[in-house]
Amino acid sequence: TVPRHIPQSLEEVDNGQILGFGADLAEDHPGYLDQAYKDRRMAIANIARRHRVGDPIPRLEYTPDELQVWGTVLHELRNLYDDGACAEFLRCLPLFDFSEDVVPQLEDLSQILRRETGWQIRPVAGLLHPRDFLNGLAFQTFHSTQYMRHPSKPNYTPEPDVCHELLGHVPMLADSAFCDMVHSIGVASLCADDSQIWHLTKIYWYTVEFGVVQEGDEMKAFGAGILSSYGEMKHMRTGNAEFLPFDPNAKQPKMSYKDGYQKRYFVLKSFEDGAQQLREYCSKITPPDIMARFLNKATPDYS
Ligand code: H2B
Ligand code: FE
Repeated sequence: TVPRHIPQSLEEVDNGQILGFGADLAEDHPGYLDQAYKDRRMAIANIARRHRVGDPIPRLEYTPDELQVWGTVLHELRNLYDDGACAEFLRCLPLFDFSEDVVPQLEDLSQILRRETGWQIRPVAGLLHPRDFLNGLAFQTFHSTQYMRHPSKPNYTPEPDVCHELLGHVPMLADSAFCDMVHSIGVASLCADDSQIWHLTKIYWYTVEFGVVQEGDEMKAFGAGILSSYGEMKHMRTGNAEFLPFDPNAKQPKMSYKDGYQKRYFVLKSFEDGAQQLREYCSKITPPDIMARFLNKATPDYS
């Protein structure tokens, strides 16, 4: 077999391989019968397809329907954060000045992230292929969708949308200890074979999407799937889910999201501790020179 080419720059990470609903919506998608919604989604997807690394992300004028969805989601979730979100999320959230009256623009948020942690946002048309998505993290880049979930179901989306990305993921990416941890997942993915990519996808799922961190004797959310879902947050805080210590070396359980909420959550002691665990995991599959090149960079290189 030919050795895999390791991307040397973000341009070499393909943002065009979209899975699942990307091309056409399935029957169980709330927008399945809504042609106007599908057309709008396609127009927004084309912005991502045309975007070139280094260019500003084009601003989008959101429709009144889309704004209404954003406002509803933000309003509901805001009430849950004080109690259920981790301290780092609560510290970072005000940096973005979210308001129910305006859907934030990816370009503005990307600039805030660059200033805070050196991370950036790159637009993507839908659910990106896991390898490309994880490789992006090695270049301190988060691939984000720009379309809004369907207005018939403001509390539900079967795929990432702009509410999930901006409320769940973006605030955490302004915290440098969290970023170090996510960066290690990305660097580990550069040399990973397909089965290691699958393992890293689960690691990403049980940390960045559904992770919790222990604060005193309480479990607080840092995973975007909890922070962007009213029901998931309530379930994590007051349901009868199981809490287990996170271990990147252990076999990770099967991921599920269609059958309701998570049965178990994995717990970090801190992001520094999680970053240390993931660095060690990364060193098992990534050669030292690549580890050094990617993990010791003081200022990111956006080329
Ligand atoms: N694509 C997009 N657009 N957003 C995500 O949050 C995302 C993705 N997550 N592709 C990835 C896959 C994740 O589920 C893992 C790494 O496969
Ligand atoms: Fe996500």
